[in-house]
Amino acid sequence: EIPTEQWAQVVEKTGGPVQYKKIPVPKPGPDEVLINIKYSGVCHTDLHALNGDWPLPTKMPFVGGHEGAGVVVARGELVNDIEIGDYAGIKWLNGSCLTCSFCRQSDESLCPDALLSGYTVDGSFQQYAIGKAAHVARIPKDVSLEAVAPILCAGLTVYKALKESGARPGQQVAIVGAGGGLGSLAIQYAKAMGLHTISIDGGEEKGQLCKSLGSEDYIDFTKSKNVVQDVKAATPDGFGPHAVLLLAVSEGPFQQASEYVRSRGSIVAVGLPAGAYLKAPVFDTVVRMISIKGSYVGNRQDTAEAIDFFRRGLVSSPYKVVGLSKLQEVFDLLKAGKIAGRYVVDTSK
Ligand code: 8ID
Ligand code: ZN
Repeated sequence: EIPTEQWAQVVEKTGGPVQYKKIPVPKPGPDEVLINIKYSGVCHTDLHALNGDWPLPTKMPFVGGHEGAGVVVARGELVNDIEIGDYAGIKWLNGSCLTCSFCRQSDESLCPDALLSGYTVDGSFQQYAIGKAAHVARIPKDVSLEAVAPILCAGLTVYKALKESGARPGQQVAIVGAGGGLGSLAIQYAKAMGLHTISIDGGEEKGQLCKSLGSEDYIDFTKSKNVVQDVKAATPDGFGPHAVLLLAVSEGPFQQASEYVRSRGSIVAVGLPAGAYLKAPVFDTVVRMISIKGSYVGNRQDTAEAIDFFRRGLVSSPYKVVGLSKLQEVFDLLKAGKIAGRYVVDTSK
């Protein structure tokens, strides 16, 4: 009972708008599964893809989306470790070669032949999506598919970034862009990992959200007279946080973080504002022993762990559900910076 046609949101030209239309249901190859996507989170990456923000071409036309949660409905002949009827998720890393020196050491996101969902292969803004069986997220049957969707990119990414930061239980982490999709989950993963959080974002709604998720401090960058001073003041000894997670979609914070990170602290770049550069004074970076690094999604084990935090009730994205047909409206809100938490689209509407 797999249909031959399905509803999808298709990007036909850079800048959009996305086109809600019927397209054929794809067939899985030998090492692939077909997932009946029930819900998909909408990540800011999907908006970057729509706008052609990055120095990496998308396929064209393409179906975006990479936080897709659903049910396996077909599998290729080589697939034997996932069953029809199992819950599974389409994440950003749709597939990788599994044999290069990066894949062999579980840095699958660094694979030069990585397939990217909703970017180089069609993603989860459709009712039926394909994923390489080795990479689709295994989702336990006892979780809500709409609630788990944002974990598949936002949750996974911030969980990995916190691990990459090297911050230890009891230490402070500043989360820049804390009221957005990634940020609202970063606050919760950090808390669950025993870290104190200093949230930075703009506006009262995001401030209330950050506090309600357990963040000890909120700094409103639209109101603060001195963000650097305020961040340092929020740490017990005034020396600044041990780690900074840069999740914002603007360049300013990427230039500013080295001014408030603690000596020997780490700055982890995650957000991907178009055309942006990281900048830090060499002198301070050296004599204060600052680490500056990037973090890019996570591997299959990180995925399983990130989902397990969710299953145990330690983290949950604050989300709103709308129909897939309303995707362009979600993009418009995202562009305006008006989304606190995440939007999840229901592919049946
Ligand atoms: O693997 C990765 N590295 C990865 C994975 C997933 C997403 C990277 N990303 C990237 C996305 O492509 C995007 O560039 O992370 C970025 C954040 O994605 P998101 O959380 O889905 O975006 P959002 O919900 O729009 O949240 C961004 C927040 O940043 C705030 C905004 O108010 C918003 O809440 N923000 C901005 I814009 N400027 C800020 C500033 N100067 C700021 N917060 C603090 N200070
Ligand atoms: Zn994403």
